[in-house]
Formats: sequence, C-alpha cells, structure tokens
Amino acid sequence: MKINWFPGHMKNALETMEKELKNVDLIIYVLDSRAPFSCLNPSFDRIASRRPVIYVLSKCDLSNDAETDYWKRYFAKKENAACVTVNSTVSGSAKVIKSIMKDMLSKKTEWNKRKGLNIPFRAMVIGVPNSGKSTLINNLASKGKTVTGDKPGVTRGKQWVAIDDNINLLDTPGTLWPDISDEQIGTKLAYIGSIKNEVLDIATLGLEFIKDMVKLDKSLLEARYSINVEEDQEALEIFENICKKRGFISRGREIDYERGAIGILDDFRKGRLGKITLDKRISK
Ligand SMILES: Nc1nc2c(ncn2[C@@H]2O[C@H](COP(=O)(O)OP(=O)(O)OP(=O)(O)O)[C@@H](O)[C@H]2O)c(=O)[nH]1
Ligand SMILES: [Mg+2]
Repeated sequence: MKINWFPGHMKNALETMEKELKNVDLIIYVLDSRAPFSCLNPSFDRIASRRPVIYVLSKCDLSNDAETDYWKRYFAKKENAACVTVNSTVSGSAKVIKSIMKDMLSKKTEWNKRKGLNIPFRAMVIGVPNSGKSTLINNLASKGKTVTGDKPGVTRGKQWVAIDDNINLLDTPGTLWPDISDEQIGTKLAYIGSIKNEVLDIATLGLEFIKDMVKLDKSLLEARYSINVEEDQEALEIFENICKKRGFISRGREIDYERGAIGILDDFRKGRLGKITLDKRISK
C-alpha cells in the first residue's frame, strides 16, 4: 500500500534531531520487533552513523521469539552498536540499557574523570511513530515521565528526561520519511500502527493483512476466529467469513469491511493473533 504521511511536525522533528545531535553521546534507536527492518527510517541514517547506537527491539512480547533472536544478532553486528530486546510494559525490564550505555561510553567517563568533570550522559531516543519510545523512557525513568498512547503521533515535541543522576534521555516525536517508496514497508508500518488511521484505506489494509497472514501462518487466523482456511481460498472470502463470525455486519445485514479490518488489525496489534514477526530474514 502506498503510504505518504509526512506532516510538518515530523519535518520539524527531524530538524530538531539534527540540531540536538551535537548535544548527545549516543542514539537509542527504537524498532518495533514485529517489523524491525521496516522501522529503519532512511532520514535517520545520518544521525545514527555519527554516534554509537543501541538498537532497542521493542514490544518483544508481541513478536516471534526465534525471529526476534535473529534480528537481535543482525543489529548487534552493526558497527559501533549494541542491540537489546524489551517489553517495556514490564516494570524494570529495560534496565540493561543503562549498563550497556555506560559500557559503550566508558572512554568518555575516563576522560571526564581525568578532567575532573561530572557531566551526565545524554542519549537521543528515535524511532518511527508508536514504536514505544516514550514507554521505554518511562520504564527507565524514576521521575519526569513522558506521555504515551495507543496511536501514532502522541509525542509532538522534544522532552529531556533524567532517568538517573548520570543519564538524561531526549524523547522525540515519531518520525517517518517523505515518500515511502517500498509499498511492502509502508504496509507493514500500517499494520503495526505507525501510520494514523485517517490516511489509510482501512478496509483494503485489512484485506492485505489477511493475504499476508495466510502466507505467514494461516493456522493463527483459524485458531483466533474458529474458521477453516482452505488451500487457495480467496482472501476476500476469508475476510468475509471472519466478519460474519465476529458480527461485523451493518444494520442492512451487509458486511462491514471497515469495522472488520479495524477489529482484525487490533487483534494483531494487541497480540491476540499470537506472537508474529512480519519482516523476513535477509538472505545472503
Ligand atoms: N505490548 C507492548 N506494548 C508496548 C511496548 N512498548 C510500548 N507499548 C505500547 O505501544 C503504544 C505506543 O507507545 P509509545 O511509547 O507512546 O510510542 P512512541 O514511540 O512514543 O509513539 P509516538 O510518540 O507517537 O511516536 C502504547 O500503547 C504502549 O503501551 C511493549 O514493549 N510491549
Ligand atoms: Mg512518544
């Protein structure tokens, strides 16, 4: 699906990130572990290439464990980088990031000590909308919480949060890029909730999702909706069967595709279809 959602606040946010780069020691790059490769924003390339990066595979409670392991190894191999997986909804689960950050910046600590300086580390948290940046910061923070929400575009401005006496984190608004030319990437970003519903044709997205799920693992649809998916069955027919089962029917007894799509995507986003990773491994 062709996606073009790059409002003014995202353009401003990118400019702010560029400006703030000189003030930060490290980048925390939050990628939704259900589609970590699709979450790589080309507009962040310059920022991420100029500082050490901790890739955080967020929402690992919702992704396939074996695939998450693969992506963790993939990102950890990048130059000047480390990678961790987190479920930020579990209190204290992101703590490991603090020690990794301190390890990666140990040279700077020594240098500061020699100079008699006591300057806290500063890291900028970046990622596409709804990837879990603010929730991650709250998981790490003892005070100065950020606002989070179940939709893209919640954080609108930058916000510094002191997570302890030695580390300050900069929360940034979720940012996409002007023209998402790879339609599969755009579609996956839409599935995981990084694109606001208002710019999507939600019924078509729902149908695409059914097609992709049949390719990935049709048994997850069968189990969730108590349906039988036959070999070569049309995706539209499967979609309609789900709508009938779940009562997504309008007053005139017609199938309500839009409500059906919202329900099915919500099931995926909340993990009710199972632990699913959408991005395929990279073949050598
Ligand atoms: N299951 C699960 N949900 C999470 C996790 N991290 C964040 N969420 C949920 O994902 C949604 C988005 O989280 P936010 O922290 O607001 O995301 P954000 O990246 O700051 O979003 P923007 O500010 O809009 O760019 C919220 O409903 C969170 O509760 C996680 O590790 N697991
Ligand atoms: Mg946020």
